[in-house]
Amino acid sequence: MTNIALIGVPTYAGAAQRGCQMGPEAYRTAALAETLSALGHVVEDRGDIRPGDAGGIPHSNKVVKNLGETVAWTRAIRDAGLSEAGFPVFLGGDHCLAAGSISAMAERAAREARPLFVLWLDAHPDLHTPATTTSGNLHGAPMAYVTGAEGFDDYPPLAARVEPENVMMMGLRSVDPAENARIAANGFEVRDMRSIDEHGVAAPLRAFLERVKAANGRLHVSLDVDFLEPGIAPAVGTTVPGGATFREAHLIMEMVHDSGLASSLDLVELNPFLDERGRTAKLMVDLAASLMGRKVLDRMTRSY
Ligand code: B3U
Ligand code: MN
Ligand code: MN
Repeated sequence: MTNIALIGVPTYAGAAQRGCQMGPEAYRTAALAETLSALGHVVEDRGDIRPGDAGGIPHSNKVVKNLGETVAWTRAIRDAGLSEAGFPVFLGGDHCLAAGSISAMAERAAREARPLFVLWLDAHPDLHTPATTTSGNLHGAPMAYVTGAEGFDDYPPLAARVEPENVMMMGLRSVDPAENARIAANGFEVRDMRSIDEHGVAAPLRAFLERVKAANGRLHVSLDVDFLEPGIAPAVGTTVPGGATFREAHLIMEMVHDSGLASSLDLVELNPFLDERGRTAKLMVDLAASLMGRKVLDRMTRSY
């Protein structure tokens, strides 16, 4: 039994288009709380958080969009994560929320003198800085921030940074040149879709989980809807063909559950405006349920 806190983060400050702000309500409609409670967990929905004041940071410069707003969200999300004792599930909202969720979880881990590991499930590495982004959308930047890249002077200072070698990225298939250079220089563990096609997800994930365990680490899982094949998960503004299948995604969640190592989760980039009869929201809820212990046989007998 786990104490789970659902934290709604209705931001689209970092996204290319509107709609992600409806994400938390879509997860509630798709019965996330009830589904996790049915597994025996104690689930509390904290409602939605709001960004604080941007504190004089201009909202945009020539390239970067919604900078001040994104920084204000980052602070609010970090504070919300730091005030939780149990297992927070951050309901996005676009992926800029990971700047707040992961920095909070890294700080919580550091207080226990433990390292934070991150399992990053995404078509993109989100390794831009405000200086290298060409789209100006800051959902493309949280991983660079939490691993201590330079150029985030307007963001809250990090209490603890995540070591790039403690990050495993799975599902990548859209990487910009500046991000590629950062991957090559910093030791991130990357299993892109080519690698998953050739080797599957199980063996590399098992090895990663063993590393987390050996280091007595905490583990944060960040799940971007665009990790999934667009045919099964259409509700995202940045679909990229050739994503993870239904079973690859569930297997990852089931293996992480069996490891007993996960301590926090982001569900990000769901854009309900683009969904088809709620199917993407339901799939994300089902993946969260697999992470929290639902077995395949339970799923087959579930009525929607
Ligand atoms: N790397 C591109 C595209 C992108 C990143 N994250 C998403 N899209 N969702 C960028 O805009 O930085
Ligand atoms: Mn992302
Ligand atoms: Mn993505």
